[in-house]
Amino acid sequence: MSGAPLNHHHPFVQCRVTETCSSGDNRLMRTYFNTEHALHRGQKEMFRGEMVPCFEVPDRVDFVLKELRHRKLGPVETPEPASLDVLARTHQPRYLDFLANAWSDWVALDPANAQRDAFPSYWPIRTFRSDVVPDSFHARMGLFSFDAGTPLTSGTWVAARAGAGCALAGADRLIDGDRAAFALTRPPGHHAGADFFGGYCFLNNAAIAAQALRDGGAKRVAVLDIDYHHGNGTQAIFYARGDVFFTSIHGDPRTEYPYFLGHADEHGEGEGLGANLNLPLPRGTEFIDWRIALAQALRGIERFGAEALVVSLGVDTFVQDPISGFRLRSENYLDVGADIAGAKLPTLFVFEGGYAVHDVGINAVNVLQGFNEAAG
Ligand code: SP5
Ligand code: ZN
Repeated sequence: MSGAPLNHHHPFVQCRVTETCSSGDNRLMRTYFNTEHALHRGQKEMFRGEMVPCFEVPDRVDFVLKELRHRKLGPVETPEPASLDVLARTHQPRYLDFLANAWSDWVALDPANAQRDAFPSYWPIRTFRSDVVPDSFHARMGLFSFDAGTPLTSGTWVAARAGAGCALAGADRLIDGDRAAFALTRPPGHHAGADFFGGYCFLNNAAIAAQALRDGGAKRVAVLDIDYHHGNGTQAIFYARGDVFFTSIHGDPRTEYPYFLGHADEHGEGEGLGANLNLPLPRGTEFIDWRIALAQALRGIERFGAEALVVSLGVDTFVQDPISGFRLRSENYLDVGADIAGAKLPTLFVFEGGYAVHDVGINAVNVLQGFNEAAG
């Protein structure tokens, strides 16, 4: 489509061996699709004292894939699952250990558990210890989580690990010189911290990709989180670091999930002071005001001097989203993509939330199309 020349230069590091240095492709956006995603399939989640059908369902990404193919956005590939070593660049080994064995530990307690998803019931909040990993599986579930709305299922670990592989493959595309890539996966990632799950998230795909971009030679990386919910996991992972800027536009945590992080006065700490920018907005916010916040986030990214950008692409900002409160329309997502392209950075989109299942494909692909059209 565009006549832009292929980028034969590695953007972040010098090519060591010419034959193995792949040239980037700036014309098409490659998608890395998690073909294992449906292995994670929660039955119910706790919602206002009731067990209700999960909002975070396999159909979500299938609708996005269908729309991608329909609009011929670019090739769709499935990479290898993430290795434990690479995951350990972002997550604590004791948490990865727990996740890898959680389902077999759960079923070992009672063979009938094979038919039931696992949920935490006990949490070590203030005054409790979190340095001792308990023998009790129930206690470990609480130690490594922060809510009761995130079922852990038989295929959660395999699905999550394959999804992290998609984020890593996308980061590799940018390291190889592509302008953009898309990691299409679930379960989502931005609520997961270095050692906890929650908010439907287990492995923090965006953080794993940002770390991979750093390890691949980008000196400064920005994460822009446009999911309706604050990306508490991503913020926490990078809060004390000056090499990864985190900025998020989200429902004000005074009233919106995840409630306990995401306020405007969280600026980072230590080396990371000034590398965290939260832009909370009230429930009911319309696109015109949301877009002003996006411009502010993009100015922050520019001031920081990022060399690469990871976008936590949630489309639960949609007016019809069943669990969220912003009022974006489908056509607005084209502008969102175009505005992000204005940052002129190698950009990896990582799929996060969005629960109006039948519109999730149109909305997510509108962002990518808007980006492509503006990027030329
Ligand atoms: C990745 C992501 O979007 N995770 C979101 C997890 C939200 N889980 C808690 C949902 C609570 C919603 N409260 C809704 C009020 C509905 N009117
Ligand atoms: Zn969300």
